[in-house]
Amino acid sequence: MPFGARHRIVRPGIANGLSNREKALNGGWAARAALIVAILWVLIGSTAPYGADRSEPDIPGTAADAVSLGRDLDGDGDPDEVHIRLEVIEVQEEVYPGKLVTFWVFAPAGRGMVSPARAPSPTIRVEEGDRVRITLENTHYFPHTIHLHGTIHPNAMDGVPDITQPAVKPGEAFTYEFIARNPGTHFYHCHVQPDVHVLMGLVGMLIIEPNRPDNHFRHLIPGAGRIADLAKATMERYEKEYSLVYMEIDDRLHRIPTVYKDPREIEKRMHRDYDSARRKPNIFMLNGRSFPFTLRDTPIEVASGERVRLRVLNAGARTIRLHTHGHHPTLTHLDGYPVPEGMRYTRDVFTIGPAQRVDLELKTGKDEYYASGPGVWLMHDHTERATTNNGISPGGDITTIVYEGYLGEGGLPKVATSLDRFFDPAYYKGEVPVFNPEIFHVAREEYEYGWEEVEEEVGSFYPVRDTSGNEQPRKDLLESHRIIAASCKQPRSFRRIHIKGGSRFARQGEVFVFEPGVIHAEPCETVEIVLENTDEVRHALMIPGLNPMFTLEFRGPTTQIARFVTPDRDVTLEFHCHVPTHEEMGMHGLLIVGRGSPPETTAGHRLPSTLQPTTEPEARRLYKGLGVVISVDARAGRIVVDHEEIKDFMAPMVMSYQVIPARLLQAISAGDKVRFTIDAGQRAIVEVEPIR
Ligand SMILES: [Cu+2]
Repeated sequence: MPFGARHRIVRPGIANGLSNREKALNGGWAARAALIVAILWVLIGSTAPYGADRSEPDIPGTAADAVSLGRDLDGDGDPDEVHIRLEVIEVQEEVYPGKLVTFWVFAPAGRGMVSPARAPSPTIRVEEGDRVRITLENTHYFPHTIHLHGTIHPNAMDGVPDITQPAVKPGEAFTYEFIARNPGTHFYHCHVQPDVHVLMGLVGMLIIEPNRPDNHFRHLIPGAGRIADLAKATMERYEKEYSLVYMEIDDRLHRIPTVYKDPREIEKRMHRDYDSARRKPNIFMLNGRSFPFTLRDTPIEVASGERVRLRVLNAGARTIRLHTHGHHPTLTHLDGYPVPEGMRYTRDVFTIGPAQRVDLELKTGKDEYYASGPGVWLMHDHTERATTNNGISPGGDITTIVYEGYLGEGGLPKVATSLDRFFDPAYYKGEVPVFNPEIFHVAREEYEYGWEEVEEEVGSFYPVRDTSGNEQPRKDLLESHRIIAASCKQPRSFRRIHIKGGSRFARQGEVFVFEPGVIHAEPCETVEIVLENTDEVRHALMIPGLNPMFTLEFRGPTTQIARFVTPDRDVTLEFHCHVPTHEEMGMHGLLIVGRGSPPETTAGHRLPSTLQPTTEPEARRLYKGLGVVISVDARAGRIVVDHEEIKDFMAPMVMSYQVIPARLLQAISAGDKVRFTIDAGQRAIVEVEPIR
């Protein structure tokens, strides 16, 4: 395909396929079919056309073609054509206990309800000599590009808006194409309004691995972190490898797209009102998390006598000073290029400016020169404020070098006392004394009383922590997908409805829409939806309140057809696109069955349902579910479950759930049939056990 070619992709919606739950519950034929497919790929893989053959081991929520591998051009046993498809997703993350932050990230092309998006954008790995294509499918409501920083590429592929290309508009796609020439640690980021877009999270590490025979490795690592499958050249010298992306953010910028709804207002406030020259970073992150979550998310796990490769990217806008307690690593590469042997230095603090990359060789053990011995050793940016969460210590980008045998329950290091109080959101709200109240011979409850007040405006002569507007509403997929009505069993009539979806039908202040936005049907009627996508990106029409749930999902310009049956009563059901932010940016509508619901119950439909306030008479109400675990994400404390109907709560679907406490995850793994309990108050699974 020529440079910049647009890709037409048709994928069946989940309404058409057999779900994983059905596969697992109905026996093993599907697994055998998958094995046959895998064998076929081994047989024909090397001659299959570029971009349409093998794909990577599954990242939950990604489309099958998020990474496609093509021909082996140099005949050395590994593919040399790589096509990666990325979307732009707005994602809300809990970066430290109780702190929700909205990011924009590049994410592997997705499918379904479970997004693989997380901050930072995934670490991309390709091999020297590879013909690389990276397609940006702009699912976001603002224009974006991808600038490849450090790679050798043609000018037209430089990703700078206005200078080398027009910015990629919402609903459009653009393919960046280059041959990977220079092995090393590079990076990629959006170059549209970079003072805002980079720091919103549109940044990730890009590694070019030296060319070696039979060099097989995963091409995308969501959230960076441990690189579990070393490439051949790394294996020649190292036992372990980490991708470490440091970034600091000013939370006030990230709050704008959460608070404001109209894309025009978001543009004005982020790009014209917000003064990026006066930004005030207050959250400091390693791989998208701050302490204490960093301990669980990116522990530097080592054993004695190892060489560990640390690839470090400073994706932020200030210089960091990375300090490794107990260890003196050696600098081997700067900005992807090797440092000549005689110029390599060994030290314990490394200064890394914005956009710079350093590769460090960490030697472990007890040689008493490079390493002081086993244990749990801190590793952090030594600019002291980087070890705080909005001004409260300990926080920020602290993680630990954890030796074998020192990793304890819940994936946390075994430490001298307890880390429990740092996992309490109250600690970072400033509500918990940082020292044990016993030191002052007082109970916690009486701590704030009884001291003699000083008659001064004490607060005025030092900067006081700004906690104003610190909270943001948690986006709630669970509440907005609860069952409202069930399909009727024996439909009495039939109708066909044509709907178009895309950015070109949007009205003032919208970005994406369905046209028409209001559709009518009779009670107990089979409705055939003929849906035409006019955009080059993914959309999905979902009727979340209908049981069984109706979803029609597709990528690129194409037409899809699927049917559902209306309930046997007058009711109004909302439909929306479940690609993140599409609903809020106009892609929602109403299905009016018969005369519809009485007006007072439909009033809420005026708001996008993911943003509706939750009325919670059931502050703690438990729902029992049954399903198959698709994946366990210990780093995030979440699982993806393909579950049966959860009575009075949710239709059968594949859904991602927070698990509280996270240590419950230890008992389960992907493929397990599980029984679980959802606490509607906490919006989380609070009990889960495998059915053996
Ligand atoms: Cu959409």
